[in-house]
Amino acid sequence: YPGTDYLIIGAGSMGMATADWLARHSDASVQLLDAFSPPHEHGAHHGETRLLRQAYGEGSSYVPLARRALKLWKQLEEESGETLFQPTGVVNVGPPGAPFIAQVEASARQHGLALDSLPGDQLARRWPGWALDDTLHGCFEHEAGVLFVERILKCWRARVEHSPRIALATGAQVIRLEAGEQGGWVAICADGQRFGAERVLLSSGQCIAPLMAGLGVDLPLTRVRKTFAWYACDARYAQDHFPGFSLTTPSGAIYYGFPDIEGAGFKMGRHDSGQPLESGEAMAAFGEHGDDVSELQQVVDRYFPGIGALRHGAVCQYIRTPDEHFLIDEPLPGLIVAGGFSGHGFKFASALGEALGIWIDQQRRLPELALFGLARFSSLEGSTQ
Ligand code: PYC
Repeated sequence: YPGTDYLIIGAGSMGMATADWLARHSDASVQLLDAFSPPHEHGAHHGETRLLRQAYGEGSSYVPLARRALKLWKQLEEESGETLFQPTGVVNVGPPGAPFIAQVEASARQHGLALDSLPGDQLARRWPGWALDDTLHGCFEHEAGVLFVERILKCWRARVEHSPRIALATGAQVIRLEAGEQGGWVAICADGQRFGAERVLLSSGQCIAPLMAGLGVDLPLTRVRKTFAWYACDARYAQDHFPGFSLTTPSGAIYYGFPDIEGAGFKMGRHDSGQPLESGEAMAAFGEHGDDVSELQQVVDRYFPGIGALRHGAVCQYIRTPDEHFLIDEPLPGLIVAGGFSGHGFKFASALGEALGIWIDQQRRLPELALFGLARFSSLEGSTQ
């Protein structure tokens, strides 16, 4: 079977970003495998847009990674000549003192990020697309915005396929991993193909946990179905007048959204909750679950006065860890896993591609990744080290 220096299983955002880094910074040969043909809708990189936030509600220790990511996104944009990032700014709205909002403010303070904190009524005067009073509070981050996901994936794919040392196999569904007879690892695909390499990056979303379970390593990853939708809207939501946002409601639900970019409409989704899915279980289409439409519509009606009819919705999956921080580690020698991005990973993909490239190629784990180790779950029943 074909052998390369490195094997990357899963050519979604993290796998592609890592392959792209390796194509530019290493002489190694790399085999990249994906069960579909990226960009596609089976992973975590569809739906047109993602937020890039640096003042980070999930924890200020993400800020250096977010800063590096933004720098690398801008570099990719310059090199490709494509618009990959729209600097709309991002406003985080929620009850004053809500943990997410407090953490956004703490991140900005600790890392010197420009952030305007303002009561809801002032916020609604600045952006009349919001209906808010002073029971909610907002923090507007200037150096934040919107990333174009499929465009980025296409751009990485073109660069990777241009490299003589990187081979991308699409339609390659890995069903099992085995230790190689002479060391390293072998991936066995559903069609019987086998791919071997000294070192492996496993970045295949929902397939990570079952593949690792096959090697006797239980990872604390769960899978949920999520929905998001696009709406007709008036000029208040145009990309030059309205920022991306997160919204923590008084009941603690968390929503996120995007201005109307290139006429696509106002886009919104819910970040918390979701319907649990078994590994491999098919997701019901948007609208098939009882409250798909209503859980978004009630927030549209309450907070966004210029939003019109639902245009269309979509589903996606989050692969969550118990604390919703990422899981990036080397649970077995030469086998690195990058998963459990818990619905907030894409913005970091440029920087994580670099960090994972360095780890696989130079066997050096950057300190920024220390947050994401498996050891933090060692007290959980069923996890192994
Ligand atoms: O991390 O900002 C985010 C995000 C937006 C949508 C889902 N996650």
